[in-house]
Amino acid sequence: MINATTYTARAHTNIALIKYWGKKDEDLILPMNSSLSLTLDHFYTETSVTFDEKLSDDLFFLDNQKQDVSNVSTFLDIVRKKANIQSKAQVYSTNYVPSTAGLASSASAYAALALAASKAAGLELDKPSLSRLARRGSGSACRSIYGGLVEWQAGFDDETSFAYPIKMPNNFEICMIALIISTNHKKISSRMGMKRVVETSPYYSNWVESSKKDLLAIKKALAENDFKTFGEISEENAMKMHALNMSAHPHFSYLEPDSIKAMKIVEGLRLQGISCYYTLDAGPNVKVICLKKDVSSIVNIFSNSFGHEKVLVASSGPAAHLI
Ligand code: 2P0
Repeated sequence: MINATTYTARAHTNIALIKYWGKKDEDLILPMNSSLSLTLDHFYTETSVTFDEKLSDDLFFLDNQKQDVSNVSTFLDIVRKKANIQSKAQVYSTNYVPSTAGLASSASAYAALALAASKAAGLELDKPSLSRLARRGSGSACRSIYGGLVEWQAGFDDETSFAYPIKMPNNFEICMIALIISTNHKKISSRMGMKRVVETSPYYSNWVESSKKDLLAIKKALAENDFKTFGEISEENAMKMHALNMSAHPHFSYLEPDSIKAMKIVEGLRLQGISCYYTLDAGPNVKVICLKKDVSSIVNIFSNSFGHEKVLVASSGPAAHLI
């Protein structure tokens, strides 16, 4: 029996620069390829978990609204099994992402839940074990256990698939400018999209091979303090992911006309000598990787074209932690 102690954790979202796009094991959430991300400072989830013997069912509230508990319960079952407990839990989560941002992410959600639930269940997990646990909720969550630049090594089983931090070069004051194109609920979830490309894209094996090369190349660029190559590889890797979607059956795309417009603006800024690069995830919003010194020029141009309320600026954020 454990005391009904509440633990609260905060975990930040992350944006992948080398994307995770496809699973080799859907149950354990083992990815086909390794990935690399940047954890962001301004966007995070706070989650409190209490296991309580008096509860007859798990309860889950998000932003003060009672939610369907099934996915959370499935995750809590993994924690209960590890801790050898039976108690149900109450889970309260708050997303600190501007409501219009369209950046709400399962990554920060499951990283915060993994930390709070494991502590509340009496487990003392080291970081690799915590990363492996978060991965079981959502793949990208295993990277949000760490701050800064993070690599998720694909591995080949539950033990070997986890994330770890990568050293940030000293002169890299990386910022990420998010341009909010749309906050509509996406028709094809990440989970569905990546499953479809694995099953139907004739280029899928090329993606896996190419991502391996991109990961080696981006780590070389980091070791050499080479921001330009770092940005170019990030942008190309994102475009390969989106090309994969267009090659699936049935084909699909997350891009919208304004996504393309923003991408062209970034390409134009590069021609003017500003080192900035775009990446897009499973949605139309464009995230621009740049150095701190260039943030205000890029924000001004995006604000003029799309409205200042659509432009959010973040930089490197911290690891998941208890609060
Ligand atoms: C990534 N994305 O590396 C990629 C790039 C979106 C595009 O990880 O099925 O929510 O829960 O493991 O982690 C989003 O997918 O998917 C994602 P599941 P997840 O960030």
